[in-house]
Amino acid sequence: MADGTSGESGKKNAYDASNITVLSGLDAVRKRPSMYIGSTGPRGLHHLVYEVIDNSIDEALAGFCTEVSVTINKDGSVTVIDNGRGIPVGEHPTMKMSALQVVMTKLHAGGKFDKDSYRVSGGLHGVGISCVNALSKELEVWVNRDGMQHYQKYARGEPMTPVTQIGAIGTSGTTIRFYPDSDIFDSIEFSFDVLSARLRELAFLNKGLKINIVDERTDKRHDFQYEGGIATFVEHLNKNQNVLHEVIRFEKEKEGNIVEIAFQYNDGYAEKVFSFANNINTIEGGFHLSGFKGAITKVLNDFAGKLNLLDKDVKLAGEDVREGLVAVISVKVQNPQFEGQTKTKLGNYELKGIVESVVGERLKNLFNENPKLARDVISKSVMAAKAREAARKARDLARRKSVLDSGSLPGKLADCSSKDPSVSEIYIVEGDSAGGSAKQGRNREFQAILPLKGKILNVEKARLDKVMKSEEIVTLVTALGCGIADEFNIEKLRYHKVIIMTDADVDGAHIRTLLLTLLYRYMKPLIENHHIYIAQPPLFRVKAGKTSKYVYTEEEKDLAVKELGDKSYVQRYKGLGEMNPEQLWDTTMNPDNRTLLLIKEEDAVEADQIFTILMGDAVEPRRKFIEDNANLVTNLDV
Ligand code: 0RA
Repeated sequence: MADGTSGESGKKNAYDASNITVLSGLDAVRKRPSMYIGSTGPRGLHHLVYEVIDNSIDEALAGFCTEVSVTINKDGSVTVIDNGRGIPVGEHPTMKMSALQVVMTKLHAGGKFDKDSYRVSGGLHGVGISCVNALSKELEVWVNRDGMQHYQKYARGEPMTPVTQIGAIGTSGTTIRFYPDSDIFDSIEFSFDVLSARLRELAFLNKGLKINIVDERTDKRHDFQYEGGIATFVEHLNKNQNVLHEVIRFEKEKEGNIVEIAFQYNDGYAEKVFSFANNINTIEGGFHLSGFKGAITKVLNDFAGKLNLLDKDVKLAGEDVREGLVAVISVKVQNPQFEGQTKTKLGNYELKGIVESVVGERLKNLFNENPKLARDVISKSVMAAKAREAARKARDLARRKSVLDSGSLPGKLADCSSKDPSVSEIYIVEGDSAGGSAKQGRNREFQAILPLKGKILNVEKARLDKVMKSEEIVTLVTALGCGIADEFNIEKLRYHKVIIMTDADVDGAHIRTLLLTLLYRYMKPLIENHHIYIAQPPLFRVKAGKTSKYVYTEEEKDLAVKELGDKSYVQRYKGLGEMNPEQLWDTTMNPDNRTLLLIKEEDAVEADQIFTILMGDAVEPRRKFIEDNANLVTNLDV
C-alpha cells in the first residue's frame, strides 16, 4: 500500500480542491523550516520530538494522560506513545476530512480545535504536529479511540493512506512514529542525552506524570516520575550542596493560572533561579520571575528589620537575598504571551501580582512560625550584603589603582589599535611565553592579547569580595571593560570576540574551566550573547620533506600520515609555547584558517550542574562525573 503509492496518485485519491491550501501550507514549512522550528541543526531536529511530546503533555494537563514514552528506534526514527484520549478521527465539521488529517496537515491546528480546552503548552513549540509531519520523510500515526485502532501514514506531509481502522482495541491513546527528512536537516541523529535532559525537566514540571525514554540503538533507558514535582527538581539542583533547610514549596491556582514555587538555600554563593511558563524555560525571565524576586527581597528585608539583623540604613539588595538560593518557579497560564529576543520572556503582567502575593504571604507566615529558619536565611543574606560592600570598595580601589598605574588599561594587555568592539578580539592566553608569541604573531589592528599567569581563582568557592581581590581577575575584567556581577554592562565590552587560548593539556583544560566558571557565574551575558570562544591550536604537525601540515585531531593526523607517506615525521604540540609566532598566527589566530569553538549554553540546568560538580566542594560527584565521562576524552596528555 503506502510505500508503493506514488505521490501523484496518492494526492489524487486523498485530496479535493478544498485541501490545496492545506498542502501549500506545509510546503511553506519545507521551504523555510527554520521559521517554524528555529533551525535545521541539532536544535531544530530535537524540537520535532518536543513538539510531539507537548501535545501528549497537554493531554496530561487536561487530566487524560498519565504516561508518555519516547523511543529512539534502531533505524533512527522516534516513536512517541501516550495514553491520552487519542487524536479525534471523525470528520472535521468544516474541513470535510478526518480531524486526524487536519491535525497532521493543517498549519497551527496544533491539536485542539476547541479554544476552551486547557492548552497550556505551546509558546515556543506551538507550531503543531503538522510541522513535524512536513519535515519527516515518513510519519505514521496510530490512534486508539472509541474501541478502535486507526492508522495513517504520511510522507513529507502528504498522506500515503487514508485513515484506516485496523482493529478493535480497549485502550485509548496516540502513537506517532516519525523519521526526519535528511533533505531538511544537517544531521538526523537524535541524542539520547539531549532528549533525556528535556524529558526529565518535563517530568519535574508535571508532577506524577510518568515519562520514559529508551534508546534502541544502545539499550539505554531512563524512567522519570516525580510525585514531588518541582520540589524534587530543587532537591536535584541542590544535590551536591550543603543545604540550610528543607525545600519550601508554595502552590496556588488563581484566575485559571497555576503557580508553583519551590526553593531552598545552600551555603554556596551562586544564584540558581529557573523559571518556566507552560513548561518552557523562560530564560529571559518575565513577570512571574520578577514577582518572585520582588517578594523574596521584601520579606527578607522586613524580617531582617524585625529581628534586628541589619545595621541602620542598610538594605538587603536583590542579589544579597539570592546568594545560595536555588529556586524553580513554574506557572501554567491560559493565554501565555511570550516576548523577548528568543520568545522566552513571559509578558503576562497579571502573573507579577499573583506570584508576589503568594510568595509574600506564605513566606511571611512560614518565617513567623519558624524564626530559626528566618534567622538562618537572613544571616546569610546579611553576610552577602557585607561582602557586596567590601567588593564595591575593592573595585573602587582597583579602579583607582589602574587609573594611577597606566591610564586605565592593565599593563599586561597588548591592546589592538581598533577602537571598534564589533571587529576587535581579545585572546586570553595561558602563560607569559605563549603570550609573547601571540603578541608577535597577531594582527595588531584588531587582535589584543592578554597573558594570564596560570590558574585563576576558582570563583565557585569564593564570594565577590574575594573575587575582586584576585589580581588576575581584576586585570581581565578591566581589559574587557564591561564590569562584573551587578555592575556588569555589556555595552561597555571592548571586544566582541573573547577567545580563550590555552594549551591542549590537562592544565590548559583546567585554566579554561576556571575562566568559563568566572564568565558563567559573574558575566553570563557574555555567554548568552555569543561572545566567548575557545581557540583550537593544532595537536600535531605532520612533515615530509618540504611539505608540512598542521592537524587538529587524531583522525586528521592518521589521514595526513597516509597522504604524506612513510617518510613523514610527526610533531606533537604539547603547548602553545612550542609554536613560534608565525606558526601560532597560521594555525590558531588567522581568521582565514583558524577554527574557533563558540561557547553556548544549550541547557541552563545541565550547565549549572556541571559547573557545580566540576568546581564545587563535593568531591564524590566530581569523581563520578570524571569516571562517567572519561570515555569522551579523546586527547589526554598528562
Ligand atoms: C485534538 C483534540 C483532542 C486531542 C488531541 C488533538 C490530541 C493530540 C495529540 C497528539 C499526540 N497525542 C495527542 N493526544 C490528543 C481532544 C480530544 C477530545 O476532545 O476527545
